Amino acid sequence: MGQTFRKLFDTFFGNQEMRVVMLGLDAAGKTTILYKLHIGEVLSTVPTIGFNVEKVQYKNVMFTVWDVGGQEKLRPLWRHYFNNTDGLIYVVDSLDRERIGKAKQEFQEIIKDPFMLNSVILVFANKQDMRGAMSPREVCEGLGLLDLKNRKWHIQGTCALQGDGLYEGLDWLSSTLKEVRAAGFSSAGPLF
Ligand code: G3D
Ligand code: MG
Repeated sequence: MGQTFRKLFDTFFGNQEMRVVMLGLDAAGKTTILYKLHIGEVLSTVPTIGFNVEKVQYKNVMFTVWDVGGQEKLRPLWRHYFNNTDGLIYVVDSLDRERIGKAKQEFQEIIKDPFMLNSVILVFANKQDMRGAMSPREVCEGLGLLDLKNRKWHIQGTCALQGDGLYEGLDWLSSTLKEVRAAGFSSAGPLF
């Protein structure tokens, strides 16, 4: 599995500097995904600013991960990590119907941040192995994805424990980022 991801990153992400931010409510499956990729050592830090940040770097691709949905006052501090983000991966616990509203609220706040306006959006509807899980379609509606204008997005059902769907999702992300870059858009200007 790890080898497959490394190959994907080698082929698609190439030598380009790439910053990917992976977010979601706690227990969505983000840490599980990070380890499942096997692309490098996961460094976990708790900066004085008060939230736990995990990072893993594979060559030029940097993944930065943290839980959202905590204290409101921390939100402005996220921006420090939003700067120059190429790809946002938003992970949803598809079993957690109770908190889909909260997941939506956080998601909408994140994507409307000026630093996030140019990032492409990959949503993982995780825990598809669980009985009673929302389908990717339901998660899509729950987050309000269909209402997004002028954004490139994709939703992928996943089971992070087994690794199912992760490759497909990242494949979409990497080829979409490649397209965006090939089209010559700078990260400073509007993309679409
Ligand atoms: P987070 O980093 O987003 O907070 P974690 O989430 O990766 O810590 O995962 C939270 C819990 O969900 C973990 O269980 C983890 O094993 C489980 N989990 C993650 N992905 C899946 C999945 O696709 N299917 C199922 N069934 N469980 C998943 P524990 O018990 O360790 O808290
Ligand atoms: Mg975690």
